[in-house]
Amino acid sequence: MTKASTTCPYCGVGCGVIATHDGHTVTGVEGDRDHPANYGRLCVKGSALHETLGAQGRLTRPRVDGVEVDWETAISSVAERLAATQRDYGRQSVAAYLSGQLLTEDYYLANKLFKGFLGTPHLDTNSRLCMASAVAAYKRSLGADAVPCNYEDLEEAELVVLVGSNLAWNHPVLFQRLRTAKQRNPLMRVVVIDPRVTDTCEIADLYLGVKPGSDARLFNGLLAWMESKKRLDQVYLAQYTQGIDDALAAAREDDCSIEAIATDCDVDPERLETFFYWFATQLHVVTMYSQGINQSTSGTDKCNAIINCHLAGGKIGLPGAGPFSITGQPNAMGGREVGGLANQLAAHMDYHMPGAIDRVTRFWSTGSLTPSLPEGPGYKAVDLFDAIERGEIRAIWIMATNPGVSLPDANRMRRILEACPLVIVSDCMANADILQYADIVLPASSWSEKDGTVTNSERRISRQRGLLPPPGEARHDWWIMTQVASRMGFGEAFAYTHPCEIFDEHARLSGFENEGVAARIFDISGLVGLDREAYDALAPIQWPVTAAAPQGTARLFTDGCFATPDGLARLIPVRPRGPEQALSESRPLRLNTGRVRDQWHTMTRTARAPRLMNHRAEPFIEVHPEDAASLGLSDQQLARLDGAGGDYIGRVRVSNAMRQGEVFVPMHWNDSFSGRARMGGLLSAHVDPVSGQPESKHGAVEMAPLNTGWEATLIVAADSDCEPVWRDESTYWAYIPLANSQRWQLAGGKPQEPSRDWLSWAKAHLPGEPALWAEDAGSGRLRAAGFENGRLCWWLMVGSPTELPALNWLDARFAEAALDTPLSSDLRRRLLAGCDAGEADAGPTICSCHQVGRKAIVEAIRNGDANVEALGARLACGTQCGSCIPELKSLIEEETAHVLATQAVEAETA
Ligand SMILES: Nc1nc2c(c(=O)[nH]1)N[C@H]1C(S)=C(S)[C@@H](COP(=O)(O)OP(=O)(O)OC[C@H]3O[C@@H](n4cnc5c(=O)[nH]c(N)nc54)[C@H](O)[C@@H]3O)O[C@H]1N2
Ligand SMILES: Nc1nc2c(c(=O)[nH]1)N[C@H]1C(S)=C(S)[C@@H](COP(=O)(O)OP(=O)(O)OC[C@H]3O[C@@H](n4cnc5c(=O)[nH]c(N)nc54)[C@H](O)[C@@H]3O)O[C@H]1N2
Ligand code: SF4
Ligand SMILES: [Mo]
Repeated sequence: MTKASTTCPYCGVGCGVIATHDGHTVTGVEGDRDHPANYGRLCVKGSALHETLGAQGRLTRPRVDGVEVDWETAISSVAERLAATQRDYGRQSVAAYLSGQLLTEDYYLANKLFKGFLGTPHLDTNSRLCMASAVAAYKRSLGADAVPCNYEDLEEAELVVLVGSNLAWNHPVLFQRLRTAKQRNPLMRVVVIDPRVTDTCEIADLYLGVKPGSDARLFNGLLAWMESKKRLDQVYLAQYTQGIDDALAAAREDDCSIEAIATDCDVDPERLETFFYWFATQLHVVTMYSQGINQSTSGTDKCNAIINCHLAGGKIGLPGAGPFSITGQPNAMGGREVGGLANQLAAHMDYHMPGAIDRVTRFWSTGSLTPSLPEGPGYKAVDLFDAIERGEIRAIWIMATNPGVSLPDANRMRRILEACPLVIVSDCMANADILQYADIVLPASSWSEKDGTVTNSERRISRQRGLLPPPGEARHDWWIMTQVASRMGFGEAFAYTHPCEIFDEHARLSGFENEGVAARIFDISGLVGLDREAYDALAPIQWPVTAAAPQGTARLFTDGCFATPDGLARLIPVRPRGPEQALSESRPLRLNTGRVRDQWHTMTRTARAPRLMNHRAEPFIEVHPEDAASLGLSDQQLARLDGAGGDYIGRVRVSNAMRQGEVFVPMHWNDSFSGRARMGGLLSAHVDPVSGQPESKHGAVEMAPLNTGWEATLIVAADSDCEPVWRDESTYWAYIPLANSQRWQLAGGKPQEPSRDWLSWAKAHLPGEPALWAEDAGSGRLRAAGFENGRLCWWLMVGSPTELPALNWLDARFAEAALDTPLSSDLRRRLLAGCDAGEADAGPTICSCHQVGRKAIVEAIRNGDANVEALGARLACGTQCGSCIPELKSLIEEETAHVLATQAVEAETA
């Protein structure tokens, strides 16, 4: 066994991971104590990394037109078809759509190949759906896409404002760092601004449950309030900025009284003023913002409204201060560095910057080859797909992203891909939705196999290290691109043999003619010349890394000199606008979409770890109790949402965390895990005019109960090869992989229809013999199990899944080669019950690390474990990665109220 250090491939925190492996398998992971992002911590997704690996379910062979081929054929097909498209329809008829999950080296090569040598500007990335507004706002105000702060600033701040960020679930290790810092410094305050009460509120001193989309009004109001209370930093404004008067004038176009702002944002005026007072009176303020701000048709303005307040108070460039856009993907930042957005050229140079095209052309020229760069920006993601629809773009290479799930108006995007003459897809997973649309499928290597660098939210470059060989014929993304480039005649410019050579070139470009008035902040010339060994040993380091700052740079703009031509930061006048997707009588509910704690995006990887499936096993719809009541919906019932371009079916979670009139759905479910739970279809594709980022948080939907005749839970052995006909037969289905079996949650039929004849159905569609059968004709409830040669091969329960027991015991029975036959009456009873005698239903998993369910925790609280430590001592929950601590705390709160209420009732009746 060997231990190797690498970096987590999930969120933008960029935690260091120590992986234990034997060259074939990663057997365990732990947090790297020396990595400055996490100092040894990992969240639940990170600590389950090794459970998501393995060759099963991986793409292992290239495919062309549905036929498995060798690499030679695949590469020449890509090269020939791209060349033919360009020959017939022009250079700009081909495009690439990339992802913040590529390594910097992959990203750099794709950018060089498409913009430099294929000469098309149409190369965009899923970061368009994620960071584009934050990037545009930093550029408008600071002059460069440069995050000024770092993680220590979060810990050193007096006030941390979390806006549109569910840090507890989506950047859990940072959340833990913040919580610890707050424990150490009782004077530190945390404010959470989010329409939903999220787990992040666990550490909040103040919560503002704003009306969706009202953040610009809020921060404009703050700016005006600061002025009226003489809390602007006039010295800072005069010396280091310009534009305060226009920004204030724009803010003052609206009524800036506390009451008016509170009304527009739909928050309590006193709380609002408290927030304003805290922000205005503290110098060391970090405002951390994420998708609740970025994913909006006025996302850039919202980011700028926040940055304005920081500039106006001089709260930037200091320890513990600054506007901090947190990145989502592990290498969202790396993509920005190489210029992987359609409006960028390369290495923090844009097309319009004087001399940029010429400079990059000269840099990329090698021997006899001169690249021919496009003259201006290409299409941003949504426009790119529109251009495919118009037939203007006829070939697209998609790498490491699932646009048929993650783009808005996703059903239309799917039709567009279907009609596109050439779709090339590089992915690792056989179940990625996007493969349905691919003419050419290229199997890529994945985390633990690939070598390269990623940059996290605080500009820290870390190494991901290749530990295992890729399965089958999967190959590294960079290698695939070098082969295609070579086949197209650009071999000389793509003659790399290892990612360290690509990194070296990237580092050189960052420093190339990087001086004078047009100097770029992104400069890692201090990392030029690393040989293979030095590259392999590269320790995490924050850019810029230059001769002047060989150890990297923790914080930017400390001298008040910004990256604008005159060095002054700009305050931007912001005029608040509401969401574009209008509510109407037929679509009266505001749709919010986002993430859950244990899943990553479209689930291709995290759903492979059964313990990560248990936290939220099915697609769901969170709704306020009053809305549920008025729609006749109860908790755990199935419901349907109807939106602009499609529908969505999920299980209702009635929740006080929601505002009235709003619903929340997870972004994760795709066609492999549920039939109609892709939320992308609910949204229209409206984008921010500056950044091109889609409005993914503010849809408009209608909601109604899903009325079916029956609901059923079917569990079949994991290795069962029977055709899942139930998918097509059901109105609703959700697939939930367990350790030894596959759980299917099903609903179908019409209300009042005579019940299906389940016995004949089971005989027709399930393997083995239905050996156990218990049916209650009156209620339609049924429990049954099927066997083949003494082995349990399926289990069926017809009735509401609220009656399901914990499934661990049952799942373990599927692993047994044969059960003792004939079945004892005791075993028969237990099998029908689906659980061991006396085993209580554990309820949904709260602690994924130790697999502790809600019910055990509730019982422990009712028995007097009234704090997290006591629960941990009794059940071990919350003692490993800590991701569930917010949920434990809210259960304690809920249950303590319950216990007190019960005691009161008992006292009364006594
Ligand atoms: N577990 C997990 N973690 C992840 C990911 C994942 O898939 N799973 N993905 C990673 C990626 S790529 C990203 S980009 C990040 C995203 O991280 P976050 O931005 O934290 O994630 P979201 O859940 O999309 O949205 C954040 C919050 O914005 C709120 N919101 C919605 N509308 C508004 C509004 O108008 N105003 C305000 N103030 N808030 C609003 C939502 O209620 C939600 O709680 O997470 C990263 N981390
Ligand atoms: N409504 C709504 N829509 C959203 C969002 C939202 O909050 N609401 N969030 C948006 C945001 S912030 C993001 S970042 C996107 C994310 O959305 P996507 O990028 O579409 O989601 P992923 O599931 O991460 O897709 C990554 C794919 O790349 C594959 N992959 C992983 N590693 C590699 C690799 O090394 N090489 C290759 N070739 N393939 C690899 C995975 O198997 C997977 O299929 O969704 C966006 N869409
Ligand atoms: S917080 Fe979790 S998902 Fe994010 S990088 Fe760290 S371990 Fe990975
Ligand atoms: Mo993202």
